[in-house]
Amino acid sequence: SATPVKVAVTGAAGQIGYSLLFRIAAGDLLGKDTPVQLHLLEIEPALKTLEGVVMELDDCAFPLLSGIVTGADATKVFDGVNLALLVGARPRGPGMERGDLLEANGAIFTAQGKALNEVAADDVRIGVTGNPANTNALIAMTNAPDIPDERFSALTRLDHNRALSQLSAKTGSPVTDITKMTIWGNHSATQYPDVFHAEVGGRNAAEVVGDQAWIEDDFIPTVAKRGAAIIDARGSSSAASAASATVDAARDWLTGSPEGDWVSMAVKSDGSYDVPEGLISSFPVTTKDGSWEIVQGLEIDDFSRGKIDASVKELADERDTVSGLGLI
Ligand code: NAX
Repeated sequence: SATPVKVAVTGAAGQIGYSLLFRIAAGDLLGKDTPVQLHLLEIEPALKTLEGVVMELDDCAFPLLSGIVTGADATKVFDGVNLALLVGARPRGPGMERGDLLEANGAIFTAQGKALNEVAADDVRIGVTGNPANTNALIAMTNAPDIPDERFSALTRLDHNRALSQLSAKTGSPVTDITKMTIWGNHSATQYPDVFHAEVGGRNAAEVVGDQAWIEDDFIPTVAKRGAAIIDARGSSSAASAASATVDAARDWLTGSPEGDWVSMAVKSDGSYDVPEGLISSFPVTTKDGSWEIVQGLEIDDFSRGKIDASVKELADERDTVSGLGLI
C-alpha cells in the first residue's frame, strides 16, 4: 500500500482542529486513496483534551488513518511532515494591543518555523490559518531559511469561499458557476474581495450584479466582517467553515486549481500588482502539483487600487512591527 502522507496540525485540540482532523482523516484533503498520518501539536495544558480528540479519531475507524503522533515539542511532532497546517495561535485577550498580539504569536511562529526548518520533510508545504495569519506566515517563513519561501502560505480561502457564497445568493447562481473570485491583501477587515474580475456563468460578475452600491456597501463589508457576524450569532468564532477552507486550500495547492479558474492564497509577493516584495499578501493564484503562480495581467481600476493599497499598507505595518520586535 502507498506510504502515508504525514500531515501536521497545530492547535489540534482547538475548535478548528475538532473539525479539521476528521475531514483530513476521512480523505477530504489528500483523496480517498492516500493514507495519512496525523502529527498533532498542542501546548502542554491542552494535551489531555487532545487525548480525547485522538480517542474519537480512533473510534471513527477511518480506513485511511494509518497513525497519530501527538505532543508539545515541535521538533518531535514536525519530524518528517510533508504538510503542516499551522492553526494554533494565541487569541487576542482582554486589554491586549495589536502589538502584543503580534509579539505573542511571534514567539509561537518563530519557534515553529525553526522546528520545521530542522525536521520537516524536504517536500514540506506550510499553510497558516492561525491569526494574524499573513504575518504569522511571514515570521515562520523568515525563521525557516532552508525551506523555499514559496512553500509558505496563509489562509484567505475562507474569505474567498464567503465571497463565492454571497455572490451566489445575490445572483441566484450556484457557487459552481462562479469563477475567478479574488481576495486581495490581508486576512483581516481590510481585505478586498474583488468581483470585478469574477465571472458568473462566464459573464463578468460586476456586470451581472449591475449594482455598484451593493458591491461597495453590502458585499465587501459582509465578506470582510463575516467572522464577527459568526461570533455574534454562534457565540464562538467560525470553526467548521475555517476547517473546510483549510482543507480546500491545501488540497488545491497539492492537486491543482481547476482549469479556467483560480483561487485566493496569501503568498510571498514578488512585486506583482505593486504589492511590495516579500509581504505575504493574498493574490489570485493558480496552483499545480504543490506550486503556485500569481495570475498576471489583471487590470486594476482606481477603486480596486485603493482597496488593495489599504490592505497592503496594513501588512507593511505588521511587518514593520514584527521586524522592530526582532522576530524577522
Ligand atoms: P481555539 O482557541 O479553539 O484553538 C487554538 C488551539 O491552539 C488551542 O487548543 C491552543 O491550545 C492551541 N495552541 C496555542 N498555542 C499553541 C502552540 N504554540 N502550539 C500548538 N498549539 C497551540 O481557536 P480556533 O477557533 O481553533 O482558531 C485557531 C486560529 O485560527 C485562531 O488564531 C483564529 O483566529 C484563526 N482563524 C483563522 C481564520 C482564517 O480564515 N485564516 C478563520 C477562523 C479563525 O478565526
